[in-house]
Amino acid sequence: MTPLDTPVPPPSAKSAIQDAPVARWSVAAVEELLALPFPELLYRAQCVHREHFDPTRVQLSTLLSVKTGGCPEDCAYCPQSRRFDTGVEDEAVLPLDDVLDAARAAKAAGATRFCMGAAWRGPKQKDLDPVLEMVTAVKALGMETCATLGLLRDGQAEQLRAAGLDYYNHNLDTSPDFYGDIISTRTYRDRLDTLERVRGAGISVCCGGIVGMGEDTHDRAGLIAQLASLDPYPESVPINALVQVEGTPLNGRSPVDPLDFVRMIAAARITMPKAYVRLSAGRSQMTDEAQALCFLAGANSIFYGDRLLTTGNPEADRDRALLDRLGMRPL
Ligand code: SAM
Ligand code: DTB
Ligand code: SF4
Repeated sequence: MTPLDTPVPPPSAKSAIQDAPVARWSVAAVEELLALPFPELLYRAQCVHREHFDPTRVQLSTLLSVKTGGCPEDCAYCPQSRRFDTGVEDEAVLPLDDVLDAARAAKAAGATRFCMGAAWRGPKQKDLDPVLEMVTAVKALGMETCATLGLLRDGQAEQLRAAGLDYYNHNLDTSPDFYGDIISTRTYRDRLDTLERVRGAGISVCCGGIVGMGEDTHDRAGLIAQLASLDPYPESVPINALVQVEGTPLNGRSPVDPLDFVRMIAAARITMPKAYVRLSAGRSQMTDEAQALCFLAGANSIFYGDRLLTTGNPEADRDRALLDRLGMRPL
């Protein structure tokens, strides 16, 4: 069998949101994709990408940490866990005006989505109230709104939706098998439950993961298979390369091979054809050429602005210059 004869999983359930059959992807089928010769994999990814998107356009999302540090969880990659000595301080929730200033600046610089992150296990009602105000105010600027606040309880997603939230980011991070090596304070099931609450409230799902945490190819395929089998699959899929931070348990792991990172982008594109696949954290450590390959593999979104949550990201000017060099444009 030639690589191009690799079986395509059969369509199953119908997705209300994407109005298309959701293909069920087995881990083995994704492993086969990841093992394709690089030119075959990229060709397939490009064909899928061009069916649904203009390959010259990139969606720009800007992040802001609206509550930094002091998090009780033990995610081994994260500089904001209070269990690790990373130098990130526990701060109060940002005032609404500061959030609005940042959102206006992001819009002026060309971002279309503003994503507000908080270092919580999940929000209590007193935490949620100020975030609801932020969401409503940012939405009123004419931007798409996104929030990532941790695990949601019953009713919270509905409040966020009513305030004007368009997207909720909650990552599966890695495969179910490898997950226990990275986080012990919340389960994979907890994460899936939050994603169901988000979906149930009519909010679009932003869900992806991290590569470079010491996982093997089977785990990478396991992550993609899980994401692609969500029904419907996420509208937005952030693929992060681990940002290594001193003091976190994962500091010093072998960095992901950039070409393997490109393969993950291609696998996400092929398995989730209509999703915005975001080339996410880790771009500061990537060459322009590796990023260009990610775009060729079907990435059509980036985090834009000189900070992620607590770590750096390429300067906006530099990203605009990169897109110019590639003859690409923001959405
Ligand atoms: N506290 C909330 C939660 O964990 O759901 C929201 C914020 S949390 C920082 C959002 C996501 O950022 C994590 O799920 C993880 O995928 C990503 N992330 C955190 N630290 C990272 C790092 N050092 N490198 C790459 N991605 C990271
Ligand atoms: C996502 O997938 N990546 C973003 C966003 N969703 C919230 C976060 C990246 C964080 C990188 C480490 C930091 O800056 O603290
Ligand atoms: Fe807390 Fe989120 Fe960081 Fe985990 S990823 S330690 S939940 S801020």
